Amino acid sequence: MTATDLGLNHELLTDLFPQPESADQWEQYLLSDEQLLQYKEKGYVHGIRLLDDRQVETLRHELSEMVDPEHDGHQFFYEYHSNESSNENSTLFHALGAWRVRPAYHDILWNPAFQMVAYQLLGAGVRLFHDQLFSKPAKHGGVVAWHQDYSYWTWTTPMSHLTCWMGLDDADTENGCMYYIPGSHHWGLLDKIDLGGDMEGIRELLTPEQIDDFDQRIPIEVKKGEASFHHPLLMHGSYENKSERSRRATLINVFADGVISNRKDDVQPGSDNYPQVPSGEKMQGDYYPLLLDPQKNFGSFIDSIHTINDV
Ligand SMILES: O=C(O)CCC(=O)C(=O)O
Repeated sequence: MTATDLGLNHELLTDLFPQPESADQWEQYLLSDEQLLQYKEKGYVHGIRLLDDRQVETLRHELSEMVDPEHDGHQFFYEYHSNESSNENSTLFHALGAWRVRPAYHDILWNPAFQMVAYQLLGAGVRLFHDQLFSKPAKHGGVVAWHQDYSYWTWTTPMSHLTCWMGLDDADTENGCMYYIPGSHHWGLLDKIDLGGDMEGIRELLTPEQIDDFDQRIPIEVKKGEASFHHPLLMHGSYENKSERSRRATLINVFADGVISNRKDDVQPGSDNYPQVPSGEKMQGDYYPLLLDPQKNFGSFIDSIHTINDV
């Protein structure tokens, strides 16, 4: 079968994510001012329902096809690691670019429940950076070492980015849920580390006070279909999955419309497969689509939507 690059199509391909037709239909997805304030102060919100059971089932099915490296469309991934764990007894599947490969991963970018929250937390038009898959199998799922997302993204600037993490399984402390360190988005930018390597590798870059803050880390337990959103400097990571249950997740990474490319020899992305934008030019084009244009999508309803700039 000749695979099609779904990234060239910005229309919906399935009926999985019906689009709002009125202000009322957008309203149900709004974060409260308390949630916006929490994001500002602590660097995250979680427990946000974004997917129903049918959407989760479809995403699980398409994921099961994509974990086989022989699947059609494999060439469209920006990065693809069947196992990114550096521990030979563990497995961490990690891939970026599924939206170009399977229809549900394409259409999820236009999920209005996701788009509303992304708009409120960015306070600007929402443009796609890329998506990510992180899967930990039962019994031998590997860690994702403590890190800050923006340390991998300095090839885009300014830092106006956002991560949305969605559970495709219930995720808890038994099967390797994420942990956050509340308030760590105020620490400033640290160097990047090996994601599938030593869980605690980041510690050698930290001050004694920051190391003490690890005692405050909190598990981000979510039900399947629920999401967390975090700031690009928030320190986060996840431990092994030794349970009998898998822990699958899909992520969307976006930035505020207007972010530019900062590709230079010392700040290249992790592979050559990322769609290229020359240094100094706006990140846009087929592979960096504007997912939500506030004026166009919300019309006059926009005046009643509180964003991070209003709290
Ligand atoms: O899924 C995980 O455990 C890690 C996810 C992650 O690093 C992220 O959300 O940026």
